[in-house]
Amino acid sequence: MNAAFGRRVRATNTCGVTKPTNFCGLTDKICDVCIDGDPYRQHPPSYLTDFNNFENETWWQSETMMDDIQYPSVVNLTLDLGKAFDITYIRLKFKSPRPESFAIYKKYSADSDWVPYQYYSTTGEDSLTLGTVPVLQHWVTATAIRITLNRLNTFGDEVFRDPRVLQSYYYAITDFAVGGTCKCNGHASNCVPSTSESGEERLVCQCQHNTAGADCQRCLPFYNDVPWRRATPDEASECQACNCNGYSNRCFFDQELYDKTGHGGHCTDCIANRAGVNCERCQENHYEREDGYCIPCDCHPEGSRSLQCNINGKCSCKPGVGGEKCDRCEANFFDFSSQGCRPCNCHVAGSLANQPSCDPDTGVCSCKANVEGQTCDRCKPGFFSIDEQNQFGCTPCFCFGHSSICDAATGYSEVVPQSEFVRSDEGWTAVSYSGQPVSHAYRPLVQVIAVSSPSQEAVYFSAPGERPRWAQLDPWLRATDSGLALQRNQEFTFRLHEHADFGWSPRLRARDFIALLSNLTAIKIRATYTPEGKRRVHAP
Ligand SMILES: [Ca+2]
Repeated sequence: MNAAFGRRVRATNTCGVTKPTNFCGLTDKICDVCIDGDPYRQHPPSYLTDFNNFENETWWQSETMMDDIQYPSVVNLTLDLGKAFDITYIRLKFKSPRPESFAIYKKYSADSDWVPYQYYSTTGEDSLTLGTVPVLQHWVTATAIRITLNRLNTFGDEVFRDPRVLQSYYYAITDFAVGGTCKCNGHASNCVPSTSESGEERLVCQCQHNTAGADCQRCLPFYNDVPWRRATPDEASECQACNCNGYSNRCFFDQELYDKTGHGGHCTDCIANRAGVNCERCQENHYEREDGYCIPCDCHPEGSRSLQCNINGKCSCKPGVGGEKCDRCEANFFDFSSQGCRPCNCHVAGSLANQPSCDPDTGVCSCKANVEGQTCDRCKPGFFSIDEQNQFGCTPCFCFGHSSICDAATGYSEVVPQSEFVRSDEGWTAVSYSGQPVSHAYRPLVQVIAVSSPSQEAVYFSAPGERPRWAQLDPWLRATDSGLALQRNQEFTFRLHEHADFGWSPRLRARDFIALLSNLTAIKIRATYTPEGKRRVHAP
């Protein structure tokens, strides 16, 4: 096929373009004028590749020797084939005498340099066939052909500078044909007409094997997992799709990656906050949730050591900073800054509910009712003995109205009576409501003490030990009735305090309550409302 047919040829010189060109026949001396744009007098480059009608031949023509087109000036005719062809022949049909010297150059790819193909410097026939010459593959492959017309063929009579003689020397070519077969690198069996981006009709390969391009010279987009290769009779050398795990449809071929892994597909523009050559992991500063979604860490830039969180989305916080995102001070810390948070140093015993916590801006600790100070480290005036066990923190001073200021005295201790009844009654006794001793029994086998109420009067166990100043009782009591054990351990905690929260009845004013405690002689616990019957207290 003629790959040049209908294709545009660029000529560096054409008659009648800059001005009308007068020219004359070499032998008959009949003169005419060439005017570009005049349908009857023009000889544009498009006449080189139009349909060659032998009845009415059209031709391209240059200016004449009058216009100094002779050596060292040259005229180039450039034919861009639009894609690669395997060239079998190039044929030029001259209307003028064949030049004394001309050359053919070619490009074997769109971005290669011009390389010489053939030189001609002999006179002879007006047409020429190059034939099929078995040379290197890319040698006969061409994407563009250039004819360089170097030197006109004259009879030597131009030396007299006779205008009619000079006007009879010019280049004129009727037809420029290029025999070629569509070259598709083995990835197509035929070529089809196609319109290029510039709107030009041309032949392109009908590519297979996931290849693309006019010559199937590259892989289709997203088929870059292996390098493009020319197909051979033994191997299709298909282009392979990239593996982007469904998170991208774009990739490029990465030679380094291919050398390392055998897969060169390097994905780009991963969606869903993904990254990695296969979009296989989450972007920086994201983590993969259990459902596979990549979620931004959103670590606070000031409070976090790093913007990258762990696999659970937890950020790594600076000292004193807390929260999943490290966006606030931890309890007992304040003054959030890029340095972290500073400790408030709230005292445990003075802090509300013994949970040290402070205002995150001022660092002022939240104190119990009777406690004060930036760090809740001291009792309010009129209170003493800061104590973790005391929900108000400090105890009001009680000096029978003689002073409102006091301090903790030494020589007092906490006593926690505990009875196991392993070997004896351990000093426990029993008394009646009126204070009369009542006999009790110790049962070593079951390790209990027991008492019977002889009358309607209530009977109480009496614990050993000294009279408490104020007491907290944590007895384990287990009641049995007529030998039928309830078999349920119950723990009772009572605090003797005037505050309404403790529900003592009748309610007393603080002063009265303290006065009462200061004169405490006994604490009686009634474990049943039934005055008669047997009751036992024993260790668990
Ligand atoms: Ca023609």
